[in-house]
Amino acid sequence: MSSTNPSSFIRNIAIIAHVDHGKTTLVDSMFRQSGIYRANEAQTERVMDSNDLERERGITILAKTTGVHYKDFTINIVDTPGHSDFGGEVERALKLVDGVVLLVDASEGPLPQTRYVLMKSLEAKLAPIVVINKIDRPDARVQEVLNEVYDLFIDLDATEDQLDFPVIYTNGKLGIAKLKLEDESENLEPLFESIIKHIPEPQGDAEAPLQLLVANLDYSDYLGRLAIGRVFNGTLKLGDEVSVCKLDGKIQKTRITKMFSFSGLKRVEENLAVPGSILAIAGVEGITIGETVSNVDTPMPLPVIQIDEPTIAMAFTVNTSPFAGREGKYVTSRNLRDRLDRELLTNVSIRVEDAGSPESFKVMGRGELQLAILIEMMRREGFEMMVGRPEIVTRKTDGQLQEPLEMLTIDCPENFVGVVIERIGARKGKMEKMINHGSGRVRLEFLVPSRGLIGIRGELLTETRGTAILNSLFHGYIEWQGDIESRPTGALVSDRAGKTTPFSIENLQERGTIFVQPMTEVYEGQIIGENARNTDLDVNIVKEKKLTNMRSSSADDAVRIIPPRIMSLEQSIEFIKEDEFVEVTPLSIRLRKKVLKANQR
Ligand SMILES: Nc1nc2c(ncn2[C@@H]2O[C@H](COP(=O)(O)OP(=O)(O)OP(=O)(O)O)[C@@H](O)[C@H]2O)c(=O)[nH]1
Ligand SMILES: [Mg+2]
Repeated sequence: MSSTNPSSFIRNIAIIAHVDHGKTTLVDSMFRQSGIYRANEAQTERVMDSNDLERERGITILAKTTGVHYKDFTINIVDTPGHSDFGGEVERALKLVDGVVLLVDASEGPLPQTRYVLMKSLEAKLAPIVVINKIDRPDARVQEVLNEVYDLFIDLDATEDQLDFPVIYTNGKLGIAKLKLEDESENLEPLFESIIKHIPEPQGDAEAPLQLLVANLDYSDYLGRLAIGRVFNGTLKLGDEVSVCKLDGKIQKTRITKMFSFSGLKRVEENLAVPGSILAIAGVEGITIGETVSNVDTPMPLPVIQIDEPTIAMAFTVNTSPFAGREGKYVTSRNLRDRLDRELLTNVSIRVEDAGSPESFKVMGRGELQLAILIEMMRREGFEMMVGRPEIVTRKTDGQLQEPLEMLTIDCPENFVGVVIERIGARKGKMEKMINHGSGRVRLEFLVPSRGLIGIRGELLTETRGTAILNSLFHGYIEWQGDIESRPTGALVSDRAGKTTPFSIENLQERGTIFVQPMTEVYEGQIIGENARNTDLDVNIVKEKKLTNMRSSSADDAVRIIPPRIMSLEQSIEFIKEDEFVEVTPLSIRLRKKVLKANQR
């Protein structure tokens, strides 16, 4: 293409990596060095992690599009999440770009999600640039990690061409990139230059009929729904009449009322888009992800975005607890259904089915974290609901029942290897590999049915005193593996409604771990603790102390109460058994038996 072709000044990349390897931080530095900020503008860390949950948890959840300018070029960047539960976001992001920046932590090396995102981008034939990041870490082992990256490419059957990737060494935090480790450098120029040089310019025919693939949705109070996508062929002008090729094959005509490109965190109004442009468009009410915006007269849809199937399911049910409706605004099945339908519009990797009753929905996703994030968002919006124990999505192939299998990588100190192998073995995991880095830590690789992973994180963290690092990745399907042990303990269940008393908590804490504070309102059937034995125990936690000795002061009572174990949403989800629910409201997370009345269980 000639240099007067506007597409030749566009580069579209996705930044991909395992969780926490530094993608979003690198984008910060790219912003800083491309004049996105004015001198006096305050800069927060990881600005692209813009939603509340992302900031609180320090992880990226949604893939987001941005752009920076370097010399005459526009570099559109999709920052992707690294946690495996959000792999669907990565798959979608890869549809927009011509190349990837694969980031690898200079100490941790390639981890399961590195493999997954690289596999997806090799399949999509995207040009890779490998960035070894965090070279400032005292435990960096740059050369070794680079060798591991080559091994990974070979293992994934990369072609000669793909193996010929450029390598950049970075300190993403300081915004420094080098072509050779020993080079002097003060900025990211070597990275920007490699992107310009090695990532192919967008192909596509500017004269052909328009084809713009919608990969994301956004919303503006003034403009309504915005579709974010990439032009593959043709040109789009502001005010053009277009056809939207709907997923169901229908054609819907509309007019583009606004167009924006991305520059840092801002949207910039545009009049013209060419092949390779990534932009947000307005005037497209009702459009959804995967649809194509095309010529008004000769509409031609692009292939629909295909992504991996969900592996885990949870029932979301209307809250039927005695406290239902006290704390939330949205409590009906209608509310739940509408909210889930809305989620389906933008969240490509979940599915929703009816779960046998009008009160209950089966929500399927890639993992517990993904579903927990959805639940957390909903409770913050004012929803109440109950969720059941996560189940695995099985399938039948040639009459054989199969279940999903994951590759589980565990990093732990040497002295815990025995207990880790034992715990994973109990969950039908098979060890595939053991690598001793000689640093006192060992990396173990297992193949484990996804079912066996539910609740494993909490258990292993306890067994290894918080030192184990777990990563898992969907590996394929395996024949149904039979029963797998779940929580070995029973529940302490309140046998009546009332307010918990310090007196009864003090008595009950000998039997197990208590989950509630004194003076908390509870109901019959609510789980107020974990029984040390493996059966459920109905208990009275609201009993008042008989005041026989007036000199015993209440301060004495308080001292003997062990602080309760307050579980997070994810911990609660991992904790419950099949006959139990987590009740979620904007203010509370309670555990309960599905059947509340003690005499009916
Ligand atoms: N020492 C060092 N730390 C870094 C560097 N780059 C990023 N970090 C730190 O690594 C952590 C993770 O950074 P993020 O940018 O959130 O990583 P991410 O890849 O976007 O994470 P996810 O989006 O959740 O997958 C943060 O604490 C960063 O400050 C680096 O070059 N050196
Ligand atoms: Mg991130």
